[in-house]
Amino acid sequence: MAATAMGIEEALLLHLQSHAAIVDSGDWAARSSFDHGAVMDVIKSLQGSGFVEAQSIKRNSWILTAEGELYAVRGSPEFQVFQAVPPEGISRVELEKKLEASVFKIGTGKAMKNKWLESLKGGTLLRKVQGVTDEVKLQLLEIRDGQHVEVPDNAITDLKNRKLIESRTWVGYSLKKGPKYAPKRVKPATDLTREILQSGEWKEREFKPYNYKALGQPTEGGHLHPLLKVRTQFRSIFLEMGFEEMPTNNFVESSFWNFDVLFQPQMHPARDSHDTFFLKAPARTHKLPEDYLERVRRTHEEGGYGSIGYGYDWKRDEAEKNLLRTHTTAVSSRMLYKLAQDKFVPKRYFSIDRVFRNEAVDRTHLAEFHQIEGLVCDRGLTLGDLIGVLNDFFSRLGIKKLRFKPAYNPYTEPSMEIFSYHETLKKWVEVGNSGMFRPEMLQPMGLPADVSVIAWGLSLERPTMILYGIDNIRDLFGHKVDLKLIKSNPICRLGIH
Ligand code: FB9
Repeated sequence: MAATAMGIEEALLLHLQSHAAIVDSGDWAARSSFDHGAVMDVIKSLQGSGFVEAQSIKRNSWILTAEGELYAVRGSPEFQVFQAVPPEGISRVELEKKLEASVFKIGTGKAMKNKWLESLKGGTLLRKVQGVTDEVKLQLLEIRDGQHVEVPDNAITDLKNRKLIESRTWVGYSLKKGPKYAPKRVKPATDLTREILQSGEWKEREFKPYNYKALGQPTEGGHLHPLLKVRTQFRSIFLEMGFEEMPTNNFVESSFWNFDVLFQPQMHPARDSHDTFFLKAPARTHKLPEDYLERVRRTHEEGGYGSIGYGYDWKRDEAEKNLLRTHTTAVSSRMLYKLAQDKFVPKRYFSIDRVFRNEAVDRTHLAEFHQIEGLVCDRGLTLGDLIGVLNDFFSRLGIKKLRFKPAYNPYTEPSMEIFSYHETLKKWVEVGNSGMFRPEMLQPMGLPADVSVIAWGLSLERPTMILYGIDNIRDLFGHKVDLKLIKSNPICRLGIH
């Protein structure tokens, strides 16, 4: 408790020791030259702990307006005008030059009304009396010093109408000893300390009652990043649709699984360092399934399975280059190859994890983002099945109306970009990409010829940005994220529009 407050508390309790009551806290504060506001706070606190009983007392008082303050110092305008009129008189024009415009305007009118001045023909102003008393100034000073009781009511009304004073309700307390009164207040103990126990002080010491409603220290807990909250929702959609999650715990991949097995030619622009992060160390992968690799080489070079291939000289060392995976389709390729090694069973797989692309960073693109991928592997699947699954999947995101635009991916034919009409954005938004994996990808793996795989992909960041109304991806993900967003982001449900 600040020094002054302690000073006020002691003085107050001491005063009540010898006085039955303090009738008016305002007078007491003035007499004890304490700030009345500070005294009010101490009285409230003493009342709270029963040391005093206080009744609030109100009284209307007058305070000076800014203009009133001015005249209380410089004199009323009519007095200033009178002062400015020399005994031999003066023209209005001359007088106006000597005074402030508002003082001249108000003052002459008032001085005339007070019959202090007279206006001769030609506009000369002349004194009608020797001297005058500036009652107005005196009254303003009285009021300023709280002695408004001395000012007659008609003067108060006149000053009020001249907007030189305005009313103010003054609030104070009258107080007397309370049930818990003592000349000195010892703060109730808030803790049963070893000292209080050993000193036996606990016997007479007052203890602050436990406030069981107290909230206590906010417990800092972990907070899920919005991306992870939306990931969880996508996960449950996939699991509800009977999909299994693929293991994505390998950011580093070989060009073989990331590109070559997907029938993406080695001269494809995405395979150069402008788009892909290649590793310096370990720069290469030597452990690749030899027989499968030969089939991949042959497919790229001469095709097969109804394909003519690319007809270029496929290089093993290109395929051995390590990189940061550019899509989780690299995980799909590994899973489909594994599936092909055993007796074929239909499968539904999904993956949600980070992918890395050496792209220009802008409002919606960073060098890494989370790709969501789904695939269905079964006999005789058609484009219709893909459209069906996409409608089912996106409808669970609350996205009802989809449109499909033919697109191109090296590893799917046909391929389609997926668009949905976004009510709030009032436009068609691209919500993903999809296609049917090429036989040049599936057959070398050893999957039965009648097995086809429909697949689609989208990002986790875009839906999260739209759900959380985040305009710039850098505010959502990366070193510039403001932790407050993480700590205080609401649960935004997918599918609720
Ligand atoms: O996520 C994307 N858009 C999107 C998705 C959902 C969404 O939800 C709203 C709440 C309702 C809103 C928007 N896109 C894919 C579309 C665009 O944002 C696109 O500009 C950016 N794309 C990323 C790649 O950028 C280079 C998003 C990312 C993407 C693109 C394609 C795939 C995966 C991610 C794929 C694939 C694929 C295709 C065939 C077979 C297997 C995988």
